[in-house]
Amino acid sequence: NPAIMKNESWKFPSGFFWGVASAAYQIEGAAQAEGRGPSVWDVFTHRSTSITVNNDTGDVGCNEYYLYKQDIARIAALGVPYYSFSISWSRVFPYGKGPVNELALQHYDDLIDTCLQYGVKPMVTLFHWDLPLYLQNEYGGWLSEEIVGDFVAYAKVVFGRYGNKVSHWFTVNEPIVFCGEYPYPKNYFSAVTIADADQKYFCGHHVLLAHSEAYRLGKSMGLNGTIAFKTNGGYKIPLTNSTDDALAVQRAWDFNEGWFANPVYLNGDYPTYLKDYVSTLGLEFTADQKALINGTADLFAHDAYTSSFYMAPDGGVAACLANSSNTLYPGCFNSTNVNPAGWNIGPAADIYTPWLNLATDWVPLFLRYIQDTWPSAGGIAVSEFGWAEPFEHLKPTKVDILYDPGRMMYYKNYMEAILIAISEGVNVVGCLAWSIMDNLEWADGYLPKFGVQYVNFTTFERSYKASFFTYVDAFKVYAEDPVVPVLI
Ligand code: GBH
Repeated sequence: NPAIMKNESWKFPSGFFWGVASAAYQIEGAAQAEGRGPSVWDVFTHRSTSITVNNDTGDVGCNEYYLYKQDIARIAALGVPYYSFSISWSRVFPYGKGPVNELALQHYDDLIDTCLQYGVKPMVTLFHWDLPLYLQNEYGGWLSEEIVGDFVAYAKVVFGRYGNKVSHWFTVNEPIVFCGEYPYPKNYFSAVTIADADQKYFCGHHVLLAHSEAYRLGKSMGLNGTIAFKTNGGYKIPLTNSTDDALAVQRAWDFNEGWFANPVYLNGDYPTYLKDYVSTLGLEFTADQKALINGTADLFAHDAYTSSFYMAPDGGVAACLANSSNTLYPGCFNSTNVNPAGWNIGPAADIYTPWLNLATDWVPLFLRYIQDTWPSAGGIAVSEFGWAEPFEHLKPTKVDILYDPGRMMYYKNYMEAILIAISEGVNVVGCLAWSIMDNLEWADGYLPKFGVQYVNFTTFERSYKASFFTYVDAFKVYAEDPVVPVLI
């Protein structure tokens, strides 16, 4: 375990929340149990050709649907105070809307009550990509404004049932991802008449409306937990000091973080460069909608794994914008993890996860940038961060697999980066390690291992990895609140 050297000027202030995270389709399994309806991910994984590596599916996952009590006990025993998970919409509403499945609600009653019994505070995401299939087939899912009413009806049931047992609510996870790869796979679903390249902007538009309506509903129901949504991204470093690269970087902020953050944290509307484009699609918010959206988050929850260099495309931004057949249109920016001298931005994660580098040096700057650009009264939460390791074929024994020096280094450096940011006046209020255990890494199947616990996918036995202790130790050394193991 790399020793954490105590720096007296660093601390996680009292009330700082920290824990581990997961998502329903990635861990639950039990795909046909207790009335669960299909989600789009059941189709993605079961169609021929499957979109997942090795045709992996979430049918069994980590079998968490049946093992959640031990999973909660295992994190409580280390003193982890928060657990962030998602609820499966198609368990609660097998058809996306209409009849509610009481068995699913009872399951989540027990999951949440088990957390509370163990002193672990549950944090709930309503939508982590597993859209009920019927809504996709009926009207194209997030491509249609009809989704707003159905999402809010779902939120109402979940808010009503679990009300004040939940400390933090997240409406949706990473809209850039589930909208940007939408529909996935292309042309599979009916009721889609929008050009492929533009679908993500329609999806995003409806996400902003659905999130905002759900936020307002939660407030009107008197929930005392925070409500926010989770976005994702990282620091955008100009590749060179050219004016064109600076412009490309600003466009990248607008088309990534700004797409969702400007409407919610600034003024109810899209950022300049994105607005220029989506207004050509007729995607403009009315004055009422802007008022609805503005201010609908109690904190800035960002999944910030890594950072990249950004630059103008070949030929420059202006030429790209003048040529709508340019593959980078309409964003007209490019990114890389390699600097002009040929150096990687940081050590690379596993071979299956080329987007992820250990680029934690940029984290304090990034958190500062978020605070300065999108002031949020409730502060900033790093709602996911994590590392993919090991190459299991290089680590054939269980002992080797549980020794994960790359992830240990990632968590040590990342926790120090958060401490630096806090010591420099950035209001970071919490962080959540991705993930509680190895799981289905979406299209990459079970190959990438993001867990701070190992899962044997034959026996479903879980084991702590060394990095889990690195992560917990950061709070033993630096948190003002004590780390209290809870054993029942
Ligand atoms: C999170 O997304 C997800 O919320 C979580 O479910 C997932 O398990 C976790 O990350 C680990 O991946 O292949 O070059 O097109 C993180 C943000 C956005 C990172 C999409 C990967 C694809 C990059 N992800 N991105 S690329």
